[in-house]
Amino acid sequence: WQIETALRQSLEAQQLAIAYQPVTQLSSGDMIGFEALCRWHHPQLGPVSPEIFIPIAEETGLIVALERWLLHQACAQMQHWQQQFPALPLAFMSVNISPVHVMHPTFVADIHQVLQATHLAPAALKLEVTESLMMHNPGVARERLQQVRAFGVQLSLDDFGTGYSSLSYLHQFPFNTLKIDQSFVHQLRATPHDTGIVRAIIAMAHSLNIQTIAEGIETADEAALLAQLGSHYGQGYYFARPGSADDMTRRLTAAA
Ligand code: G
Ligand code: G
Ligand code: MN
Ligand code: NA
Repeated sequence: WQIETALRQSLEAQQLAIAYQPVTQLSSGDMIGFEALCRWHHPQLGPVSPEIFIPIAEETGLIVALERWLLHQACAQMQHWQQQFPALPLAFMSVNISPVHVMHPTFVADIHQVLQATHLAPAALKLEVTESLMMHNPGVARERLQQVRAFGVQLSLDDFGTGYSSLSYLHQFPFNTLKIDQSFVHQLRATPHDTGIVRAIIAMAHSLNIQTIAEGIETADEAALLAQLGSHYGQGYYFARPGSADDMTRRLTAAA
């Protein structure tokens, strides 16, 4: 209860923050996009992990206001970066969206509203959802995802390979991107010759006209291997840790 109250107060006082992590095009090394990750540093509690506060936000319904706020900040920031760095190939801002929010009656309007308010090109917003969304209410999920796709927004299936990973989700829902879970990249680290599963995921995604982002890349060797296996994009500490908007502006300035 206390933590719920603290989260509500931090949200209202605009004391939440966003860390941005670059996504890299593996063929060129270009920074092509970002993932926006919510951060909470409470004055007394200290930093609280999203693994803790996101479930609390979901249970209490605060997640809708939290993600609305985060969407606005992240989309406005991306629009600003695209204006500031027109020569850079900045394609998308990814935002994680809870199944609770997708199922909420305002979801489609929330997405429409943030595009209107920030003037971000719809195709530059990528929404990351996990397969738990499709498991519980596939009918409503499909309808909602199709409605935001119709605005031109992109959709990404996050944490692919960690749950049931039904191929039918990729086939039946309008995803543009699949995020290969970190656990596969970690497994490649342990047994680099054993590339079968990752190779198969990438081949399957390509055959469905879906691009892949390999997550959790921590070394140059892993980046090279994922590029060789055909993943379009990569994300991980090797390229950059999540950082503040100012950190990213410095990176973009250096790349421009
Ligand atoms: O870097 P990291 O500790 O930020 O993220 C931990 C988890 O929290 C990840 O699964 C990430 O998707 C999730 N997460 C971070 N920010 C948000 C958010 O704004 N909404 C939702 N639903 N999940 C988030
Ligand atoms: O579930 P989702 O993919 O949204 O969560 C992303 C999480 O992965 C965040 O907690 C982020 O900080 C973390 N992360 C990003 N890059 C790396 C990496 O290279 N190694 C590890 N261990 N974690 C990473
Ligand atoms: Mn994610
Ligand atoms: Na993920």
